[in-house]
Amino acid sequence: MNASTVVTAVSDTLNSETRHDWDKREILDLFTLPFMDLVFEAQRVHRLYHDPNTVQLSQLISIKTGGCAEDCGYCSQSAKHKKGTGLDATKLMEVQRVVDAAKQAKAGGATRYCMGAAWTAPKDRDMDQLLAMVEGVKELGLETCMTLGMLDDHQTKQLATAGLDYYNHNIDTSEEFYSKIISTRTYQDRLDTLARVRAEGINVCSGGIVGMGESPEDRAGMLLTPANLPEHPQSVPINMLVAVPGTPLENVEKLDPFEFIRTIAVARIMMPKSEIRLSAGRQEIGEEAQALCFLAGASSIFYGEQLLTTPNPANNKDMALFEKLGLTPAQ
Ligand code: SAM
Ligand code: DTB
Ligand code: SF4
Repeated sequence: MNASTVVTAVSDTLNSETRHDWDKREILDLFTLPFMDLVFEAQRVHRLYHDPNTVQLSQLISIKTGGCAEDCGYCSQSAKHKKGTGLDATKLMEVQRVVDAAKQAKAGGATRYCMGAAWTAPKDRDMDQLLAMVEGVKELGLETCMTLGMLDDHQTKQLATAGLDYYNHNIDTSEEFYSKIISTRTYQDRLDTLARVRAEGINVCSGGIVGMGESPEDRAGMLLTPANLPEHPQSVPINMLVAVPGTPLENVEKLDPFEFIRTIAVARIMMPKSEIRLSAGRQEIGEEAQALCFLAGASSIFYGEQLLTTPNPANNKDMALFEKLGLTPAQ
């Protein structure tokens, strides 16, 4: 397929319902479009369903840090990395501390609060505390999101009943590359948790990471999985690896930021109605690359000076960038 055929294919998708039948060849053709054509098409799709000058702000908190039994090669919080990342493990945070921090996030302008725990899966004995967090944060008028690892049927029902709005569980990368990064749980385990979440009517947040030494085919595969689910995830976070010292990926070759921007553009074209979140890595790629991510269809960011364990741009820096670009935070 040449560039103009691909552009026609994109135009066709504009006129149809969202697609769930992508194949890898088509996705790779989108990735290899001339950069200007790709970003232009992505922005055209973006404007169909999103206000191009508005960006949604989600804020993260780590409610239980470190000591995780999983071995995700990118993660500062795994207890399996031999060198160690120097992170102190903590217990599950008290509900009031989480609600107080959420209040501050709301005052700073965030509309969604994402609570993350370094677990393989939550323990049943922790559920009451987690449900109280959902209820307390919701009462502030914030959307709630949690990322706690794998869920069973009962836990998913409990979270749905408490009113959890979103559950984040990333597929992280392509099915083919996955085993190079994680050995302690399978790709299918992740898809099973996503299916449970969807079945309970909780909005799905699922995306991945680029810059882990994967191939262009793997980046295409990382988008193929969520785009071909029965329903597109309502949120798709696209992370650029934050290379944390002491993790197996600490010295992986840096990915050209243009490939990150292309990944956002292709995600926008494939999942036109979803929130595409410009996630980890904003600090590293700089303001101009972030502006291109917004042009490529990113509709959301993680806001606040800390992600889970690594730094993120300070609020005033982000607001200065928004000012320069004429962007407004979503209300
Ligand atoms: N423990 C839970 C789990 O893995 O399902 C939830 C928290 S986990 C830290 C959430 C996601 O953050 C990961 O799936 C991964 O996509 C992303 N992430 C973690 N560390 C990262 C890093 N160093 N750079 C970029 N993204 C990262
Ligand atoms: C997601 O896709 N990215 C966020 C959130 N979901 C939980 C986490 C990014 C973590 C970056 C590394 C850290 O701060 O530990
Ligand atoms: Fe644990 Fe989540 Fe980190 Fe994997 S990504 S090691 S599951 S905290």
